[in-house]
Amino acid sequence: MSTAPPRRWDIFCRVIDNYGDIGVSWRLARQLAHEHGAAVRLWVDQLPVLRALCPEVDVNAAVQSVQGVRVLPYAEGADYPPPADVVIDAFGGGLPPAYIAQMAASAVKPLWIVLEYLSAESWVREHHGLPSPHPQTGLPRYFYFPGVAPGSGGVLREADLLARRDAFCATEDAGAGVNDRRAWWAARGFDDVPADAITLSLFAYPHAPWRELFSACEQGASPVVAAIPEGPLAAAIREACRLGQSRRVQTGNLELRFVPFVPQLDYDTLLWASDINFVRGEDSFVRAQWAGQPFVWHIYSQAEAAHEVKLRAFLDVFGEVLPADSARVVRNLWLAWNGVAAAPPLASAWPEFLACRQAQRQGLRLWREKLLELGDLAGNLQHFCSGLVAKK
Ligand code: TRH
Repeated sequence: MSTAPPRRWDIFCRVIDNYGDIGVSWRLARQLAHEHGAAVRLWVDQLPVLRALCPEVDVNAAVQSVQGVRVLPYAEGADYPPPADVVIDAFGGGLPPAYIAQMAASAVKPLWIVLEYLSAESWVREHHGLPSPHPQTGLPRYFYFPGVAPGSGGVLREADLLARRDAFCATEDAGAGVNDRRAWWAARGFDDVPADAITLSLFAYPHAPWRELFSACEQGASPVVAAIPEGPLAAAIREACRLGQSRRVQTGNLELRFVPFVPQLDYDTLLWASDINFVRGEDSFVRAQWAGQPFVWHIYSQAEAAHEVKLRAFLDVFGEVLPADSARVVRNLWLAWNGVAAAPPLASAWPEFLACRQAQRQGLRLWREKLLELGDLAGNLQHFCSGLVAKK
């Protein structure tokens, strides 16, 4: 007997800070709606943050449909409609008590999924998919871990992502993509980048050692163009270097270009148009992996340096697709960029990183195959929930 997959999904997202919590929730919501025919409601406590990723969002609307998803405000003490079949508690931010009460009162109990943070740590395999009934109500609740290794939930990937990425990059390789790149820059009011320049996209937290990076680029052998999206890092650079509102600054062999923070749907094209991507948090980190260009992860800092364990765990797994020497070089630069004690100086790590870009690109092709074998997070989640519903 086949059971229909759960169709109605509620995703609850509390924005802790920045864009990652809502960035992942929004991407998941869209994908469930577009690719799995799900009726998705996304409850979010900070609509202006979602609006930065999706300018169609009306921050004053009580209910709205955006790109096939119902978007509603998540507020404590509000009245909630009957629950959906599956309820996602994004990053364990919690569900409103009034909503939990409705879940508990439902004749058919909804599935409660705590969607955790992405991690490459080995313990994820043992915890992924484990049941953990809600202590007060006994509601069925499960922990679901995104990941990059077998035994995890995989990472988000829209069905058409790689075809779009490959089309963009194939024309780049053939030289015709210069037009795409030129158009990308023209749309943001800039000339095309010089043909011999290395282009960086630079998305990181403001405490990143950008001064060291800039100084290495200024003195480097090749011209470098750094695209810096507006935000706290751009503001910190402007202030420290007294750049005012300049959009373009040349210093030695480095050109800084301050670009607007683009809607999430356009962010991939910035990655595809860049030779090296500096990314952070969770969602941009995953997008850089799919983009296939050498990348540098600025991990979100946690208490007691827990993030360093997470960083090293990823480097261990990722290093398996790289030649040993390139794996060492990538590790050195990532540790330096993350300010890890005893990391080699960025000034020496950077030129070595540049020198092994080709090996990194090759490794990233293998990495892509490995990620593809895991399936994608939305599809895996859907499959997982269908299995649980069928067992009921
Ligand atoms: O913003 P982040 O640092 O997010 C987080 C949060 O801090 C969260 O609390 C933390 O737990 C988590 O990281 C690990 O980084 P992230 O995850 O990469 O999210 C950024 C989003 O912004 C991502 O969806 C891409 C998007 N983006 C745009 O849409 N346009 C842009 O121009 C840029 C630079 C990013």
